[in-house]
Amino acid sequence: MRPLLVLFLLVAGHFVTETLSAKGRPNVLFLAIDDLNDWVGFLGGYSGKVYTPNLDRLAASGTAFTNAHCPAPVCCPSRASVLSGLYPTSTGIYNNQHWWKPNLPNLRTIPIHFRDNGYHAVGTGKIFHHTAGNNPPIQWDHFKRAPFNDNGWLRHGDRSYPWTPAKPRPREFPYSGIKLYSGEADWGVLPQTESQYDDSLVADYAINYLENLDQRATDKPFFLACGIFHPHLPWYTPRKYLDLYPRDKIEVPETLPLDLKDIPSPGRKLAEKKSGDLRRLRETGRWPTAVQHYLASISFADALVGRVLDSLRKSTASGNTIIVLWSDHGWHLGEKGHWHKRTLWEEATRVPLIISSPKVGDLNQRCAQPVSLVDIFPTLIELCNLSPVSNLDGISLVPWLIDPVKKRDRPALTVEESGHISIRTLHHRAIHYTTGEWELYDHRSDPKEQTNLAENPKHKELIKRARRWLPQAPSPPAATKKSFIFDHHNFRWTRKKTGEIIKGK
Ligand SMILES: [Ca+2]
Ligand SMILES: [Ca+2]
Repeated sequence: MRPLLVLFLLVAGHFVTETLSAKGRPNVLFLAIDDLNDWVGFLGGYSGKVYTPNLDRLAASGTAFTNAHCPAPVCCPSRASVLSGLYPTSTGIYNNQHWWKPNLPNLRTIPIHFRDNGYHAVGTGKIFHHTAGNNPPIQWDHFKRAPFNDNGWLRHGDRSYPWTPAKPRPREFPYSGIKLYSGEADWGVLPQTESQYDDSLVADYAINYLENLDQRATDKPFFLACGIFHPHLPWYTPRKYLDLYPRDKIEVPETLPLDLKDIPSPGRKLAEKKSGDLRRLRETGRWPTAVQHYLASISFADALVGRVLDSLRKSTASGNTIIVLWSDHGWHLGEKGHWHKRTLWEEATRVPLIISSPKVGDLNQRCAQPVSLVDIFPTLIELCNLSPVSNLDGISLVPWLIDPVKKRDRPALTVEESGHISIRTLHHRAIHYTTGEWELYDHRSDPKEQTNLAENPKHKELIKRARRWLPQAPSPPAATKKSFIFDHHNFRWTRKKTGEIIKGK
């Protein structure tokens, strides 16, 4: 390297450090949404009108990644990935029964890293998969659990909710009155005020923190994490959000009767999981009603995000706070005959991701390059000038905040719990099943992923290229929490293959 260039780089690096320390390092507002697919205004995933004015406003205040994908299509592994910057294939955290703490006691998570770098790390709501047991308090200066956040579907406080595995299936749900096979399928308006919903209490904690920054006993910059549970089931919302979506105006997703025909059998199996629930919704004429409640839950989550953003704007931290908003994975509302998450198609993998940094990047940018939520951790390390963490699976998105059309070769991977993997590039999605079978879609001509091109010899090279991104030595599955997931105190951890118990009660 030429001496002059080296000198310039040294000076430039010095300048950045000086600027950050002189003005104080930036704060971070870290907003996690649960089960929110691309049905938001700025992504346009819903065919009808969806009301997300606050998410759209946030997107306009920074960079919206329009081709962002989850590392795993279900809560626990996705959140463990986002918060560690590691894919499930690196950690072995593949499903909801794989909790990170007993398996990877030394895992470096985002809040731990911020805390170690001199930040005041506080959080509330659903950040990790469930707030007890899988979210060790050591990571935080303070963490506020939502009253029912560990038992999401008890959020109305009615413990007669039919969650227990002992109840016969299909179960009848108390507010919707529908009988479904799922354990978490209710919807309706609860007999309480908006301020009493648990997600309102989660937002209140963040708002209270932002309104009282000057009263804190510390002058450290903050890392404030706020995890909104909506639009995760059950879809309980205040009436006014439901009223945004008149039942007779609801559009249900288009489905092709033969769409699954060109899909390998492991993919068909993923699609057909919970298909009994979709069938029942269709037969009883409740499909549009269910869609209506998902939409209402999205708008409720949006309103809560709006309240937190408003309090940030009015606070003394406004102007020096990076905002990151993400959703842990998407959701099918009937596409491919599927009613749930846990697949590897666009509905389950594409998520909102917005990064708004006061000092890096322009307003109202769109980045269509493929990015993964595992990129969040390295991005925050760079934006906040934190100490480096080695061997992360993601890469910093700062170059795309500066130049959103910069080409990115690295695809976004999504790892399904049995080891099937999707590889999403700028224009294509390839899916590799553990049987060795493939799917391939070209998003330029087939945004709904209806025509599988994998068997077409013309596309051999694309499959070959996708294959290169498959992890070479995926981690074996982590030890599994065997008992019912909400019993935090009485369980055993076992390794699937050996039956070894690594933790008792
Ligand atoms: Ca989720
Ligand atoms: Ca098809």
